[in-house]
Amino acid sequence: MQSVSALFQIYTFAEMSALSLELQPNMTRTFPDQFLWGSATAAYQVEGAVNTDGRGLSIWDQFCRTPGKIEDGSSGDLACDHYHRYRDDISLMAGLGMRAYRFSVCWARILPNGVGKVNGAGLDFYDRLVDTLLQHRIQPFVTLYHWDMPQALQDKGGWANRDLVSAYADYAAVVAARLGDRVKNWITLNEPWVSAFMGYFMGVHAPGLTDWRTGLQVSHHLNLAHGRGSQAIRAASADAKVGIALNLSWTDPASDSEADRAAAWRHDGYVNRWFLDPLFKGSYPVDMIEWLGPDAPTIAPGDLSIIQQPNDFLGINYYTRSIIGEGDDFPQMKLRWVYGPNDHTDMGWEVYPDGLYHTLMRVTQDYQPAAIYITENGAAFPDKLNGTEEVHDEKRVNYLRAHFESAQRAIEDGAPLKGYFVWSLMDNFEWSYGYTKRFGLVYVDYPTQKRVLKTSARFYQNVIRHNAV
Ligand code: IFM
Repeated sequence: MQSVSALFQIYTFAEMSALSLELQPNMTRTFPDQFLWGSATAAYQVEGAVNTDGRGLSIWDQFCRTPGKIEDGSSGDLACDHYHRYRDDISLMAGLGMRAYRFSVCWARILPNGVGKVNGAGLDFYDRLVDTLLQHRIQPFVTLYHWDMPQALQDKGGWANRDLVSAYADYAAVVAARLGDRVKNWITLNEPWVSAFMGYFMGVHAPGLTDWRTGLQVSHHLNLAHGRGSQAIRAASADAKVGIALNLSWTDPASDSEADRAAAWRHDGYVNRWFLDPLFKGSYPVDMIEWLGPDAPTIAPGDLSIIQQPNDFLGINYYTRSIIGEGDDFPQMKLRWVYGPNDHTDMGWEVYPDGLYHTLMRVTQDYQPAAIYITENGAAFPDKLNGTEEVHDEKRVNYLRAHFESAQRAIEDGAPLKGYFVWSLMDNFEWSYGYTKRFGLVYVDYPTQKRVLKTSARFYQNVIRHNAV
């Protein structure tokens, strides 16, 4: 194992802690005491070690091997090698002052075939990870499903097969039983909209299917899995706090016309309300069910009351807004996307921090969650490693500052926001974009696996230290 100082090109842990960062006069927005600052990653994006300690094959291993699916032809085989370097990565988080880490568990490490025999070595890894976090006084937030379904279950239809809901609940029970004495915060699913529609309808994520009705049915099974998973976690760990991470997009109409305003509402139905309503209100939005007609998913009696479990918190992943008009970019919903007027990140996503404020306020008013965490927020920019200097990423600093300000404004206005996880701790495998997009606070030099602090990491350290922006 490399020493920590060997890993950081610019700052060692001690140097990082010694940085004298002052409360700047312009740091006027203060967060509540105990506000939880952290960062997030996901198993397939950072762990690597895909053939280690009995891990089974996942749909992303398979998808990456399909020619043309990943922009740079890469895979998560090595990624950030977090599986072996997690201790150093945790030291890095601690040096930056982070108090929470959101990571995901790879289902195929725990149950290589998705069901049946539990792989003890897989559980041991997450045990070590959790223990090391706690030694550094960093709270683990565990996501149970961040898209890496065991391939053995995909071979049975994946989320299109309703039986998977029970398989998922069994898996959740196994992990909660093992880690629940130390892990108190659980996220059942990450971004079910992405799993369902990018994976089963648009074909750009694993498993790469392209069927609208299947995507819709999958979305219902995922909602159901959230409900069953919540029950399983609570049964295994009485004091567990359970929530879900939804990618919510603030939607503005492209114009004031009635058609565009109706289209924006449909988009809101498809991306936001399709998940929020069943979770918090126990029903799917009526306008969506009417619009979908025969394409609407099959919903068995009792499903909706299973989905509507009490949520201890809502996780919101916020990156950008959508500007929507009526049109044929997306014929099934008759929607058209409009390119926003502000700056855009390397993902082509408009920088729109007000959308975070509006999203927090809307969710607070319409759904009254007990607590909210920003479970992801961040930006990709084409960062460059320049010799021995730190990686300068002023655009990310500006992006984060503006979004922190929006969050603080929402807290002042009554949103029950309790914490913030920047996406991501470090650059990692960005799904179909491979390694071409960099979201990290920390730069990863993939050939050497060296971690190099970006300016945004030092900025974040300063925000955390002063609990203010
Ligand atoms: O990298 C992803 C993450 O896995 C889920 N939310 C969005 C991020 C950026 O695309």
